[in-house]
Amino acid sequence: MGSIIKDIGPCNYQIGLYEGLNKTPGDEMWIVYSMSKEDIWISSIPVPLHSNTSEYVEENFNSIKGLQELSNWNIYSPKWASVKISSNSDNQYLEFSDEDPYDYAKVFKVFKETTDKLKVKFTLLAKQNDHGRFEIEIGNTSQLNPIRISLTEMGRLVLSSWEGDQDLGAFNFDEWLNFELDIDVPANSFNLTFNQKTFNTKVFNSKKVNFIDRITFRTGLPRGIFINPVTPNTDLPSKQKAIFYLDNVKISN
Ligand SMILES: [Ca+2]
Ligand SMILES: [Ca+2]
Repeated sequence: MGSIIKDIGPCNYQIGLYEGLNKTPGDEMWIVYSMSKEDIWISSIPVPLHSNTSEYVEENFNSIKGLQELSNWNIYSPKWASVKISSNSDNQYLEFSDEDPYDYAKVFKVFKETTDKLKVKFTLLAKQNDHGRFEIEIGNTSQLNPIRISLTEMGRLVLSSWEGDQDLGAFNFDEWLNFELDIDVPANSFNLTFNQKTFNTKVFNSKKVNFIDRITFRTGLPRGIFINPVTPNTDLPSKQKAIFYLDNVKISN
């Protein structure tokens, strides 16, 4: 491939630093690669590899000393769109910051595969409401976003469902926002409660979904080969950084 062909993703020049190699820290497997044929990235992957779990999620991040303790969370943290543990007074939470015009900070968590009822709760704080985007998606490996909630660049809360995108109103910045979802997988439907207000039942934004086992938190739209492709000349940090805090993630049935 020529250097002008910047295929998105970690598909280029992979080199594995294998488990047991005595110069790598811990027991993880480390992989080094070129991301989108640009920067050199490194991934730490817990071994043995597993793609599912029998556990739900209850995490308030308060006792976490560093991201490495979140070894069962999938963390995507580019240089200009990072994920870290932050705190104020006696509370800790995940901080997503984003000043990358072509990339995002992303965390996803796989939980117990659920085919019946599911409750999802989390709190989110946006440090601004005039730039930056945050998306929450709930789905599975092949159907990533039957449920998607977006905090948009215009300060609006938008819910995507089978009927399309619905603007639920403005959200306040610099205060914790409460999200609760009651999901009925067999009915392919869900209810969102936002700051104690429950909206009408919605049908998934996807064809028949048989199970749900993952949630994604991301500071931007999904990327793909033709979605937000990188223009090398303009690939410079954004003028304004967007910051979001995530806390109190609880997923149960
Ligand atoms: Ca916390
Ligand atoms: Ca970005």
